[in-house]
Amino acid sequence: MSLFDDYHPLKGKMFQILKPDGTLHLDMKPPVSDQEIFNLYQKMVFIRLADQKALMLQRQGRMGTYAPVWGQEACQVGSASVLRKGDWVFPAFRELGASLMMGVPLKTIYLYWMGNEEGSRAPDGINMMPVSIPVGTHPLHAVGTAWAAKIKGDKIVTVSYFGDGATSKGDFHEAMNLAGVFKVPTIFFCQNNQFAISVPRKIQTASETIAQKAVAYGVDGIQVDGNDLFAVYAATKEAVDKARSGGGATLIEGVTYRFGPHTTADDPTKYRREEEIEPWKALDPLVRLRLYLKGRGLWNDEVEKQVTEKAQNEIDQAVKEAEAVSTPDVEDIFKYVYAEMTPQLQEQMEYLKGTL
Ligand SMILES: Cc1ncc(C[n+]2csc(CCOP(=O)(O)OP(=O)(O)O)c2C)c(N)n1
Repeated sequence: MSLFDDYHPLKGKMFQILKPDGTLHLDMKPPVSDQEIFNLYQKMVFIRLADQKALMLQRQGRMGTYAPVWGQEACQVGSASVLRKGDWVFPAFRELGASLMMGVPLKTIYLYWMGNEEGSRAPDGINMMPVSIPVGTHPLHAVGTAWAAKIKGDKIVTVSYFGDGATSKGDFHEAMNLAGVFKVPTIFFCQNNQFAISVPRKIQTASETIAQKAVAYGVDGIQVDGNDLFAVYAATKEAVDKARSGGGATLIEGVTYRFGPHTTADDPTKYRREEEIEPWKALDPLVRLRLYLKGRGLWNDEVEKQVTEKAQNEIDQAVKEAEAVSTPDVEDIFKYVYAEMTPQLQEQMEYLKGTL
């Protein structure tokens, strides 16, 4: 029996390997070695600190806006780490973690949120698509790319990341349908962080789980504890291996929680109470992994200090480099829409320049 049979969405079970107290479920083991777990933990620490830095930069007026990943680190690290060179990732807008895992430099990510279009360009050879601000449009692109790869005989997979809110978009359903019919090598990774801005998950859909939606489209689906690095890793690995060997698409629902605001323009105290957040704090993916590593003798305060210091130095360097890039010209907004600027764009550009 495969994992997807064991945890068929209609069985109503969530896949978890690492319990919130940092111990393993009976008869279960981590999908990777201790050394690899420690490496992934370091990545998660880096992501959390880089995320906090972005929030701080925005508050200081050094960044335009930002969508924090705080709380969703295990979803992104666990899933992206099973990908190989040649695979493609289609992010939404909260994927700092997945972007770093794919090898996009932090400087580039910061540049994007500082309003520099150069930040949308991943270095050559890194198959990370730009941020998708339109909610839920990009799973279709991931399916199209996977379908093209299948036709060409390329053994690659594509992954789209999106939130619970995106599953209410028609595009999501079109993408799932197409992926099911053509059995394309793609993973739909829904980070169910319980909110779409102020809309809670329970009024987003009447489905019991998001994973269940897979059944209607004839693709595998699984609900995993998105704050359990091991479960996310194991489920994504199985989905990726299956896709690579011609087994088609999978919908993974990572159950997680957005600790921060939707973006820096949002005030979550307007729609959720502190008491609501409290139980999730105990499920923090970093805390849980730390407890596990401590139990294995691989973590203590000194280790944490070293990991944090190393990350902090790299982050400070990325900020320095991003801030050293000169501000883009306001004309750039208009220059590259068409090969030649239309009279309307010309007029708008002159107007904007006149207001500066
Ligand atoms: C097509 C479209 N509709 C509405 C918006 C405004 N909007 C931005 S983010 C968001 C909520 C997205 O929620 P979810 O998909 O759960 O992702 P999360 O923000 O929780 O990561 C909305 C409605 C948009 N950007 N694009």
